[in-house]
Amino acid sequence: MLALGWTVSATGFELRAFMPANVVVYTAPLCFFCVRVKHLLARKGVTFSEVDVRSLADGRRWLHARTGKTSVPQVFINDVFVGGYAELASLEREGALDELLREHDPSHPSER
Ligand SMILES: N[C@@H](CCC(=O)N[C@@H](CS)C(=O)NCC(=O)O)C(=O)O
Repeated sequence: MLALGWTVSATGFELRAFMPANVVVYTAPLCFFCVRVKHLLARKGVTFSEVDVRSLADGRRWLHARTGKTSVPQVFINDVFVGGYAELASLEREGALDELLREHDPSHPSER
């Protein structure tokens, strides 16, 4: 499914179709920062998958091995580790999140 978004080009703003990013949020129940991440993404209209770490075998340990972090939420965009709520909110403040969300390579192994 394609999405539409504005990009800045040499001639001004351009409406462009792009493949939405694959966004995965690892969460746990009763997690305030998880709620904040989900609200931030929902407010931007971003479709994401949520994985409750309890649904994974040894989920917290697995996530720690993959991210180096003990906390949830942890966010991946197109298989690239982005961080938790603070990192996501910071990218949004800097205006860098939209670009990350548009970078999507359909030839990437995870998309096949
Ligand atoms: N700086 C982190 C804070 C995340 C956080 O504190 N998460 C809590 C749950 S809401 C947690 O997992 N605490 C356990 C731990 O830090 O190991 C972020 O912005 O995502």
